[in-house]
Amino acid sequence: MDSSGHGMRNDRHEHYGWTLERFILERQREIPGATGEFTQLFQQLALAGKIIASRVNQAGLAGLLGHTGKTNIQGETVQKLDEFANRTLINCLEAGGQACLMASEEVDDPIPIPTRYPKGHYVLMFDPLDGSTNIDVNIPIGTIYSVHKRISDVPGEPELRDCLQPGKSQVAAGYIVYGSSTMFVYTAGDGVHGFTLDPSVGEFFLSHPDIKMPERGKIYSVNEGNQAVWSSGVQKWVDWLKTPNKADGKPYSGRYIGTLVADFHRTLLKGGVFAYPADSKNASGKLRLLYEAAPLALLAKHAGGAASTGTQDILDVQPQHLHQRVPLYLGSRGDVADAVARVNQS
Ligand code: FDP
Repeated sequence: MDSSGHGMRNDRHEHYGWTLERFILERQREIPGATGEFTQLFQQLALAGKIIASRVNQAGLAGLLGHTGKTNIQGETVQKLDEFANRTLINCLEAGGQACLMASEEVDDPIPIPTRYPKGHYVLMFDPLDGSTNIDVNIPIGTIYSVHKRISDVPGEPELRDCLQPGKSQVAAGYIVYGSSTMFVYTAGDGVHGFTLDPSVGEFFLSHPDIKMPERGKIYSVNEGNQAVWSSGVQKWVDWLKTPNKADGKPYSGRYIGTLVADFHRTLLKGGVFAYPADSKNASGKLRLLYEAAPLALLAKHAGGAASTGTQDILDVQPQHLHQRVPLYLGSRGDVADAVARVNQS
């Protein structure tokens, strides 16, 4: 029996037949008083992921490459697939009866559940298609999601404060990466688990149970094109990573895909550190707290890693705005500790 207590050994053949749905259902059965609402929420998320994966795979043929001509609240060009992914997530989740409020990178304000549908307890926030600038060049992109429970009183309409909760209050978080295969990765606080889509069956199957991030890695991931606008602390930290003075006499290797989900997925499996620091042009960096940094920070934490703004644990940051940005250092515990220590040196 493995540490999950589910009688599953770390052997791929032992997992065959364990769909995402079955895995979550079995775990929920162990929680006294669980209603099945959480399992249903994840069924809807997985369905949205399969629909988006199918479109991403056909994008070049289905006329889905390129932009819509619109700009989102972040001032970024909205790609056709951004819009498709956003609509798909809303359509799949609004009718399920598990969510009471949603928020998306692509939508200025919180997204209410239409009155014709029942409301559940969950607040869902997402970046429908992370890595938009990589869509047209066939580089992995992803969906990131964060799940909270509502804190406003029932009955009554959910409020903005239901979204503005710190990352440590998340009840679940995860991502779907549309790469050489499509993977669904999630945590609900009891480990981090990965599922790979078998497109011929149309199901996500358990492929990476109980993922643990190495305590340290050998890879750093940062957009070095921003070096001129970094603080001297950040510059010195990156110079140190590139200097062959480590225990094994080697420098860190650089890898930067430019899709947060894909860079994080590699960091989760292989260890190392991903960073999008603050700089002299963007005092809060680039990445969004609620639907990028906080969900990945929860995954990192439950895989044994860490996430920091450089001065504070990402999971402790109290959000002030829906689309708030935050500097991010994310990855192996030892590598994030090094980053925090070094970027704060003058
Ligand atoms: P993108 O602008 O392509 O959507 O969140 C946005 C994001 O990508 C992340 O996925 C990625 O890590 C980062 O921005 C890339 O930013 P830079 O191009 O500035 O490096």
